[in-house]
Amino acid sequence: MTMWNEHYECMSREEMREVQSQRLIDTVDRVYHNVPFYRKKMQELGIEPGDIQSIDDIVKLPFTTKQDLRDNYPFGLFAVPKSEVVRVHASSGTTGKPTVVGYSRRDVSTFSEVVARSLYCAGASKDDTIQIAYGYGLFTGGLGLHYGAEKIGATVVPISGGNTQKQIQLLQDFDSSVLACTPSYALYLAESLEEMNIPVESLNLKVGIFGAEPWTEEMRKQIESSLKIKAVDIYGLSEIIGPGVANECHAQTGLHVWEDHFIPETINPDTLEPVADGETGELVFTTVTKEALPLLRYRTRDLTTLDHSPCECGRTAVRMQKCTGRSDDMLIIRGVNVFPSQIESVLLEIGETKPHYQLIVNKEGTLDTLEVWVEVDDQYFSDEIGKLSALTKKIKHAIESTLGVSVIIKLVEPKTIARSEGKAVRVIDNRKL
Ligand code: DLL
Repeated sequence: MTMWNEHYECMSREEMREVQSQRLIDTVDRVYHNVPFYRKKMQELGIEPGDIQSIDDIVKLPFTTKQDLRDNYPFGLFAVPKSEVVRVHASSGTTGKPTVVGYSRRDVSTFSEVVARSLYCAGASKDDTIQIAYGYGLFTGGLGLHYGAEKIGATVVPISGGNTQKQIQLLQDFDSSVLACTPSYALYLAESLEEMNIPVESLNLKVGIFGAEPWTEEMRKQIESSLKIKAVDIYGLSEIIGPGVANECHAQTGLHVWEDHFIPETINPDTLEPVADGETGELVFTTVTKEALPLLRYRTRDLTTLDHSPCECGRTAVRMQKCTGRSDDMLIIRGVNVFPSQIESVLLEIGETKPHYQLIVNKEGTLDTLEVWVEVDDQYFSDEIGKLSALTKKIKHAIESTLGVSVIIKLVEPKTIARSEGKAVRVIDNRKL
């Protein structure tokens, strides 16, 4: 198996610690001097850059959360002047405002580097035609994969998300050998091929690079058998860089984290204490090469375990297990991050409904659907029907433009939604994970 960057991917643990320590020291020094937010946080903890002498000192550093990015919206945590920022991306925040991330020219190059490693790790090379069906735009998926795929010299088909007929046509006509999209969309494509009576054997697909949402081993089996490909997992998040923070190799026994750029830790989300290899914890990353938006101990909210043992592929880069859960209430609907609180704020802003609502997530065939049930006054049901449908439309439009994902609105009579004695049950997720 060829590797994109054998030097870093196969480094001894001691060498890696050296690289990480040096880069961590530099990063801490840089954020202390360039990001008032971090200087203040470090001062509150009574630490100075000089206190960080090796990777062992990482536990002394403050955590960063999505809320911190939100409080400093849009560019407050940037460590370089705006003139050095060559690109921004954004992802959903917990309420109306997105989380904004920025990249210097070198960050864009780092992003391509880690995606290049990920693509090689998945078995792709310059001989492949990579159909990128992640969304292009503010979402990091499309452009992130794109630059990495160009870097390895593959033929890139930048089709972006959706448009299933066209996806299938290009799979056929361009002989795409690698498909990059969310796992749920891959299943949807498989189903559409079957409906159209197109045998998968007539396609040239061999590998799928799937991520941006949780998926299980069962789903992997289903995708692999229906598309007759090898399906590998790609993980990432905008705050850290985008896709390509970690990727599975052919062994499919966990995702190699590109830890010379992003130092992972797993912590107990309640006590914030580190947990041992093999124990489930919340994944935390410190970026040690990012220029525009370096983050110290960013709490991803994703739950996983780490494994530092060597892998049969020869890489020494630490592996994280597939992420299947989160320590917060974020939902991923067709690849789009959705927080219940975003929907709540829209409803409160409109102000024509009762404060009782519930989100119901289902899988229809292979696609996620999101229903928003909201209670309204009895009077809506006795009045002419127009009023009810006008309010439905208004809410639908407002929620869809906030979330960027389609929703089904069900206005229901008072007391329809079960009351709870403790925490309100805001989400019923019927998808099996
Ligand atoms: O989803 C980046 C990405 C694009 C990853 C394309 C892979 C492929 P965000 O929109 O910021 O970035 O969402 C990040 O998505 O914290 C996880 O909860 C979830 N996530 C991403 N990849 C996986 C995966 C992109 N392979 C959030 N398995 C993360 C499980 C994933 N969850």
